Amino acid sequence: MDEIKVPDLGGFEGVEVIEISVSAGDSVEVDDAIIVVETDKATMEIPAPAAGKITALKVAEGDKVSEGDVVALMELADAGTPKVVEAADVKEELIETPSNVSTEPEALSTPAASTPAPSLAAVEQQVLVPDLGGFSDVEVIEVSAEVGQQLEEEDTLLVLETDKATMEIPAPISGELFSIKVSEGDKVSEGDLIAVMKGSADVSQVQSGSASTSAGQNAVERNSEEKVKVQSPSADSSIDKTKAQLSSAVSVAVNTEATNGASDKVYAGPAVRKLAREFGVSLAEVTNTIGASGPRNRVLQEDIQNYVKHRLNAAPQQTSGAGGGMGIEPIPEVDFSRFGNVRQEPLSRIQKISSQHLHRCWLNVPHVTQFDEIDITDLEDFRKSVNKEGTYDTKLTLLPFLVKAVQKVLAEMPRFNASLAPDGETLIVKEYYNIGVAVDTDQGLMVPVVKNVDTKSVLNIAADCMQYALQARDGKLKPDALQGSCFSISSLGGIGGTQFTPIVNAPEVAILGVSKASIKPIWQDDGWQPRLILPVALSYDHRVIDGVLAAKFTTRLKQLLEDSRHLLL
Ligand code: CAO
Repeated sequence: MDEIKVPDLGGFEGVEVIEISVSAGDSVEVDDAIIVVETDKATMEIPAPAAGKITALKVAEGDKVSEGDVVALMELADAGTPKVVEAADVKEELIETPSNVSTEPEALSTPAASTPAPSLAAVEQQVLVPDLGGFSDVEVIEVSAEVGQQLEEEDTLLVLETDKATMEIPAPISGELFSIKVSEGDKVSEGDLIAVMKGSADVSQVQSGSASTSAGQNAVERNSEEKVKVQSPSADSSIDKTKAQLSSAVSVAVNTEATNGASDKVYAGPAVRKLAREFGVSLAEVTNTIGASGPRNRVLQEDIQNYVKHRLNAAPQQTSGAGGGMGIEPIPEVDFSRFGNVRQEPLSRIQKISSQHLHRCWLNVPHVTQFDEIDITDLEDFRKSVNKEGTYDTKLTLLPFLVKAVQKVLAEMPRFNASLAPDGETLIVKEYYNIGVAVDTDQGLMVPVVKNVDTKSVLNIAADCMQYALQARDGKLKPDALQGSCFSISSLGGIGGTQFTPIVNAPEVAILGVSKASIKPIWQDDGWQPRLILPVALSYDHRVIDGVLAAKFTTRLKQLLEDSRHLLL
């Protein structure tokens, strides 16, 4: 068992734990954030020193920690991995983490030594990338101000991000942003010129004469006013410097999202910001829509997740409810209470999910439905006699025969056992036979999947169907039971109806709808015979399947079920 300790925090003591990023039992990779601590100027992730499993957490949000405090216990994944959990090891990483801005005026020169320096002088200041604690080629993830903008000292100019920290580079003086030399996505290293500002500085407070030239190669032209040029300090490699940098110039993870100004502050750590970028989510929008649930209004990972869920839920409501979609005019909202009493019944989670899915399928798949009628008189006689004999434990309904017959047809016509690739240019043909069976539950429609039907007997399939139907109705279906379907069957035969047009369960390309069998007079052997006729409807994706193939499918299905001995072959 190894301890993860707080590293050297650059001299800070009693730093607040603002986020616990893992739970006991979580597996972590090396460098995954364990906790996040925050001073008033910097937010730092304390990372896992090696891959392994967190066995216990020793701190809680709101706790104050100092160097050497134990944060968590972990079991290393590789027992042979050298221990890298000593504070010093982590420290190195941490000290690299919070980068710094060294744009504070350290030395000024005046062009005319004899001219008495005014207490306030026009200042043209180059803003250089500070010591990044050893990192180079760090990405500019935000340009937070615009050329011409009036900034206050400490307003954010840029945000840089390493994989461990997000660093805000603030304006070193108040004044106008004269030019900006980098764009989002650029990579910068220490000493790179990132911006030039024009403003005024109280020169009486700074030393003169010690450094008289600009460090930047892109020096801007001076105007005719008396100017003072400011240069970033040279690198200094002590922990004291880190401390000073932390406490003065750097605001790590004090992030602005807006590119048009520094007023709308959004607080989030690097991992959260990365997640937001991966989802293409605006942190400001997350804050406005969901709120920021972390301490000091920090956006947390779950805020992003909740925001994404919110958007996913909202989008289909727009199309399936009152809102339009795909350029279709929305259905106008009606105040039904004008016509009588109404009540609101919220949809269940399953109803919401399936309504969104069905709507997507309906809009994305060009549907055609092929109808047919199958004489199942003999099959029903056989089924009933088997059930009556009671030879087998499993009760046979019509459904497992249908599943088996469909699988046989899929094997013969693999185009039905396929999905269209997202680019619409390739057909992905499956060489396994998993068949989804629609089950009606109190919570809504569910489609458990009978797997590897080709390897199962009708009785095995019947047992699977029964088990899944019971589990679905008890809400006990495991996620795996709902995945991997190649083709679906929706049977309303136990209920009634003469036909219906099922919606293809995309990305599958066809679905069989089964209605209630009824006795019909059929002309047979020169006479009318009472036969049990099963109405079926095959809906298919017309991009993949043409009408001829669909008619062949139902014809072959009919053949197999009308003489069920074929199912044995
Ligand atoms: N014609 C006539 N009788 C039929 C029949 C059909 N097409 N299909 C089933 N039956 C009979 C069964 O054989 C059984 O009769 P017995 O008791 O005499 O043996 C009886 O109806 C009840 O069957 P069942 O519904 O319990 O079992 P099943 O295997 O046929 O179906 C299941 C199981 C889970 C598919 C079904 O219960 C169900 O939930 N159907 C609804 C599917 C659904 O919601 N589809 C969505 C449509 S789109 O929203």
